Amino acid sequence: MLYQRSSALFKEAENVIPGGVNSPVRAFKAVGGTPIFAKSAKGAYIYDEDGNRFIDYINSWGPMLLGHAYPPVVEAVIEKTKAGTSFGMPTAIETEIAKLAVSMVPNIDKIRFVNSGTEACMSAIRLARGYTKKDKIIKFAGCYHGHSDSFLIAAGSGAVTFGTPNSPGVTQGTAKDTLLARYNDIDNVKALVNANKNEIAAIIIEPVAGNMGCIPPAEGFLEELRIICSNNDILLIFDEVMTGFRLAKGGVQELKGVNADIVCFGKVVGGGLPVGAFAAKNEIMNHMAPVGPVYQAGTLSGNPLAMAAGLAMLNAIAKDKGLMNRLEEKTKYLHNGITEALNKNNVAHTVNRIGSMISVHFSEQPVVDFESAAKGNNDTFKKFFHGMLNKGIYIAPSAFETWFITDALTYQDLNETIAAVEEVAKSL
Ligand code: KE4
Repeated sequence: MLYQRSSALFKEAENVIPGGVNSPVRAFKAVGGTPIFAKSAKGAYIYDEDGNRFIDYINSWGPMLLGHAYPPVVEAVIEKTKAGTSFGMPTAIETEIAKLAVSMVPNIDKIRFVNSGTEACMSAIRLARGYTKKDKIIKFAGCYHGHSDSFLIAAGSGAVTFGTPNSPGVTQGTAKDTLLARYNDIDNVKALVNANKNEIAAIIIEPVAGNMGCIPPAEGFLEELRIICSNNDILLIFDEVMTGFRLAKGGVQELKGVNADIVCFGKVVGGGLPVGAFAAKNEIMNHMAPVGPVYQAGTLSGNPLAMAAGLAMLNAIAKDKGLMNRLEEKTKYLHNGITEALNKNNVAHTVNRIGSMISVHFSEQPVVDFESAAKGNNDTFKKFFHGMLNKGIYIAPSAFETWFITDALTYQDLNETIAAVEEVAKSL
C-alpha cells in the first residue's frame, strides 16, 4: 500500500490542526505511522487519497450500521438541504424522529436531541444531578462517555491510548464528584455506594463496553446494578451511544431486559451526521428546560439535515426484521475465522463479541475489565494493525476500541478479512 498523498496531507494538516486531526483517536498515536486520509466510501469500503481500497471495520466509529453512503440517508439529506439547512426553530421532522425513537426504545417517554454523544452524556449527568439533587456520579474505569470534564477520569477510548486518564484541565473540584468503579465488579460498586451514602446522583455505564475493546457485562451484572440504583435513589444511566440501535432495535435495554432511568444515544441515531440524544420517562425528562429547571441548549440541536439522516437510518432499522440476526451471524462467522487463523499460528489471543461488536485482544487471559484489557500485548497489536492495513483491512488504530460490523459486509469480505488475519498472524 502506498500512502504518499495521505502523508503529504497529514503534514499540511499538522500546521493548522492540533496533531493534524479533529479527534485524537484518528492520529494513529497508539499504533504509529501516518493516518490514512479518507477520500470517499461506499457500502463496506473506504477509499483513501492514494486510491487504496479498505474493507472498513471502523465505520466512522459505529454510525454506518448499514454501510457507507447508504442511499436512503444520502437522498434524505440532499432533499432536506434544498429546503434550507438550519432555522433555529422547531421543525416537524424532529417530532417524527423523536416519535420513532420512543417507539423503538423501551422505558422512555421523551427524547432530547443534541449534537454529539458527549453532549448527550454530559446533559444526562446534569439531569440526574438536578433530578436527585445529589452531586456524585459513579463511572467505570475504561468506559468512555465523551470528553466532558466529569468523564475524563480513567476514561477509555482515546484517553487511554494517550495514557493520560486524568486529562489536564479537569479540576479537582470536578474530579472529586466522579467515583471510579471496576467494570463487572458488583462488590466494588456496592462498596462505593455504601461509602458515599445519599451522595450519588447516578451510575453511568456502557452496558456493553466498547471503549476498552468490546467487553460484555458479566451474567447478572446489569441486573444487580439496577437493584442497587433502585434501592439507593440513584439513577442508572445507560450510555448507548455505541450500542443504541446497533445491538437491538431497542439497544441493550431490550437485549438484556434491564431498564435504565436515562439512556444516551449517538452514532447510529444520526446516520453519520452529528447527532446525540438522551431520553427517559416523563417523570425525569420533564425536569429539562424549558418545562423544568435543568438547563441545556444547542444552536444546531435537532438540525433538519441531521434529523433527516437519522430518521432514514432508524426507519430502515425499524423495518428490517432480519437485520440484527444477519449482523450477529456475520460477526460470529468473523469471530470463528479469526480464532481459527490465530490458533493455527499459535498467537495467544482472546476475542470478545456480542451482536455486531467484536474485538481482538492479544492476551491469554479473559478480558473483562479495563485492567485485563490493558494487559494485552500492545506491540503485537501494532504489528497486527499495520499488517491488516497493508492487506486492505481497516480496523481501529487502538487496542482499546471495538470493530464495528455493518450489514454492507459480504461473506466474501469476511473471508478476505480472515485470510488477511491468517497471513498477518504468521509474522506476529
Ligand atoms: P462523541 O462525542 O464522540 O459523539 O461520543 C462520545 C462517546 C460517548 N459514549 C460512548 C460509549 C462512545 O463510544 C463515545 C465516542 N466513541 C469514540 C470511539 N470509541 C469516538 C471516536 C472519537 O473520539 O473520535
